Order: sequence, then structure tokens, then C-alpha cells
Amino acid sequence: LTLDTRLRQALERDELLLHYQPIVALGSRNIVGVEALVRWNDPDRGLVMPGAFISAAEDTGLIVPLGEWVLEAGCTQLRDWQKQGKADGMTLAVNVSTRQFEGRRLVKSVEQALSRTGLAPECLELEITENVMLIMNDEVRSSLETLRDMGVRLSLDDFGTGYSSLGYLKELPFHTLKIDQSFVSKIPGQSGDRQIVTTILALAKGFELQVIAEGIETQEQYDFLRDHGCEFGQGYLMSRPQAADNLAAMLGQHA
Ligand code: G
Ligand code: G
Ligand code: MN
Ligand code: NA
Repeated sequence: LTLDTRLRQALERDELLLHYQPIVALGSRNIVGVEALVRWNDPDRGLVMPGAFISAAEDTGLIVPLGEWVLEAGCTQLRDWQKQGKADGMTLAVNVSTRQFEGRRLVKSVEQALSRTGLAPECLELEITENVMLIMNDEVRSSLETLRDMGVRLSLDDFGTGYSSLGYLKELPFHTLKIDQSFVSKIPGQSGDRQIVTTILALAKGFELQVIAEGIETQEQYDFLRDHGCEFGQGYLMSRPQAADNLAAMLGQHA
């Protein structure tokens, strides 16, 4: 069977699941949110990571129903944690592929996930890679504006690695920049990456955007980012992505 066929079956047979990585306030180390990351529990191969199937799903368009599953499963989970009193004020970050914008489908998917689960729109943050700039058109632009008007939060993922015009930062309704882990991994040692990180922090301040640093693995990286005004972060230093049960046990604590 082709990967596409197997993946279609996986969706029908409920073989996908989400892991969750905490996002923390660097000042307090309190967990303020989680990023949902999809995995495929293949009966033959065990746990398959998204690197092995997301780009194939993007090529075939299967990413659209897959992305809808992720949205609804993630919103359901955060809503459950809220009902248990474990997740007050927390946000759920979900990665979305640029293909999900086609036909304004993303707007419909988000409306449906929120209305079915009862999650407040302010609790949902959509992570959109910087490469959305490459396909920027009226459909994408108006979808982003509709989502913003609904109260959903928008973040630019992998910031600094791809194509992003600063002009778009001024004009598009993003709330958050996520500093790519490729820059974080070489601070504070590498002066070029140190410059990039401090420049992104200054840029975010100027545009009044929140910043989340990704891929924090050492206490030195953590301290450098916090001391340079980066408010939020995630990475293996605080926690790897976790199964829902493990993550639930961490909620209400420091990561
Ligand atoms: O979880 P992991 O670290 O292996 O993730 C690898 C990549 O897969 C990351 O770039 C992440 O953004 C992407 N990814 C994970 N989950 C999803 C998802 O639900 N939808 C999309 N479009 N990408 C995802
Ligand atoms: O593209 P995106 O930013 O969504 O990708 C997130 C990916 O980064 C996931 O695959 C996640 O497992 C991974 N990740 C999260 N924290 C760390 C970290 O501290 N180090 C490394 N190497 N990868 C990380
Ligand atoms: Mn992401
Ligand atoms: Na990223």
C-alpha cells in the first residue's frame, strides 16, 4: 500500500494521536500553554513521527482532513483539562499547513472545532510557518483576518528561517513570533545567531508581538533568552513533547 493509502486508513481507524509540549513563561517557568504535535501509532511500525508523513499528506491534500482531526482532538483535550480545573488561562497551539487555507477551509475547520468542543477562541493559537508568505493572496489574507476577528491567536512558526518580508509583519494580524530552534541551538556561543535572536526580540517588541523561543535545550540558552527579554519558551530542557496523561500530571506545576 502507498503511504497515502495507509495514512487515509490511519485517519479512519483512529491511529493518530497528539503529544503535547509545554510552553512556559521563562520568568516563572509556569506552563502557559502546550503545542500539539501529531503522531501516528502504526500497528506495524509503532509510533511514527510527523517528519515521516506530513509532507506526503501535504502533497496529496490529505493534510486537510488530517489537520481537521488535529484541531478537533487538540481542542477537545484542552477543554477536558479546563473542565478538570487543570488548564486555566492555558492556550493550545496547533500547527497548520498552508494547504488548509485553500477555499477558506481553515476558517470553517476552526469554527467547527471551537463550536463542537466549546473551547474559547482565545485559547487556540494557530502556528503558521513563515512560508505562508510565499502563497500570500486575498484568500489567505482574509482568512487570517477572519480568524483574528473571531479571537483566535496567530503565530508565525520557524521565524527567521524562511521567506518573510518585514512589510507583512506590519500588515498581517499575527500575535506571536516563534524563534526557530536552529538559532536557539547556537546561543550564546555563536555571535551570528546571538545577533539574530536579539534582533528578532527587538523586532517583536517594536511590533508588539509575543515571542516564543523554540528548542531550548540548555540552562545557558534559557538564561540568555530570559535575560534578553524573551517572555516564553519551549524545549527539551523544560520538557519533551508528552503523551496527554503525562502532560496532565505536569499541569499546574513548573516545567
Ligand atoms: O513532533 P516533531 O518534533 O517530530 O514535529 C516535526 C514537524 O512536524 C514540525 O515541523 C511540526 O511543525 C510538524 N507537525 C507536527 N504536528 C503537526 C500537525 O498537526 N500539523 C502540521 N501541519 N504539522 C505538524
Ligand atoms: O516546526 P515546529 O516548530 O512545529 O517543530 C517543532 C519540533 O521541534 C517538534 O518536532 C518537536 O519535537 C521539536 N522540538 C521541541 N523542542 C525541542 C528541543 O529542545 N530540541 C530539539 N532538537 N527539538 C525540539
Ligand atoms: Mn510549531
Ligand atoms: Na519551529
